[in-house]
Amino acid sequence: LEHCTLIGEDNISAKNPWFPRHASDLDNCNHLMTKYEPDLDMNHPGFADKEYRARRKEIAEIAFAYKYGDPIPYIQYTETETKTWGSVFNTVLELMPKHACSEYCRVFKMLQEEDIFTPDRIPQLEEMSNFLKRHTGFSLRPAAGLLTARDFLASLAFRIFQSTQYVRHKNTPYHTPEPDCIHELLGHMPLLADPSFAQFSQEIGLASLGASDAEIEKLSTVYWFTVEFGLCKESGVVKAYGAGLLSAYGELLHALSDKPELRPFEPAVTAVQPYQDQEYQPIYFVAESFDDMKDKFRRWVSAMSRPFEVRFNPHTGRVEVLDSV
Ligand code: TIH
Ligand code: FE2
Repeated sequence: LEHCTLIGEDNISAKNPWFPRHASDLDNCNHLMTKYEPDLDMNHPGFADKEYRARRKEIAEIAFAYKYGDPIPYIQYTETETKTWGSVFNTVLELMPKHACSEYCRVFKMLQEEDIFTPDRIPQLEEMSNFLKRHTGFSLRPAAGLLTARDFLASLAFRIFQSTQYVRHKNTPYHTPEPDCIHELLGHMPLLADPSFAQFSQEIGLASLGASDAEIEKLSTVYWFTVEFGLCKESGVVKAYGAGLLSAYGELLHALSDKPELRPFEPAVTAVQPYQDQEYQPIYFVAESFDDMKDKFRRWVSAMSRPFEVRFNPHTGRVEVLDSV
């Protein structure tokens, strides 16, 4: 690294796209995918529910108006929304001791002790963001829905997680194909408060900055099979750490049954495995441990073709770009 020179904003080569250099640049990284929207997708459980669609719109407006530095607006969740949260929460509580990894269980307990996790109230993103800041320096910003992989991964480089704030439709509490705040809160938040896992998340983000479209596709596939649907071993027993498993009772039981195929996590292989985002996964990847997963990931990422290196400077909150030629 000593032989590298710092390069400026305009020196990025034409084939590597623009990317955010500071968390405030994420105000431009909120492009939505148009998948699974209740307004557009006839199969969405909320498609025929006018009230639900209006509610989604109301909450999406908050994310569209949000700017870096704003506190995350408070949402007065309805009784129906809170009931949905409560049923998912109680299933997680029941399955967690047997099926969730120890890091997840450890933070979950802290969240209960702080009264942030209770079955009768949906935690606010702002209080969760403050909790994360204290543990790993991660923070949240509201997202209106499913973001493009490039925008979503870029935020992780700054230890920022773009989180939805609306609640899934009441008819599908135990599995939904799109993210919602129950998934973000119950699935993602505990591990984002774990130092080792937070580091892994940020490294995926850093690897994505300025990457080609093909590399973004690979990184988001690795993200999918780890952060979203990862399994890991704990004293020889397979446990869940993926957020999409811990927020969906149905899929968690499926993942740990004898139905799906389990393969060892191997970044080069995992990165090109086509995945399922409508239904339960037919294939999951199992990590030996978080440390082993990070080692393998680092080795794989270092072989990526990007002609520069990036590092996050925690003192300035900026990503620095090092020209490696
Ligand atoms: N399927 C998850 C759930 O029902 O909680 C949500 C998602 C995980 C990954 C993408 S959407
Ligand atoms: Fe997720």
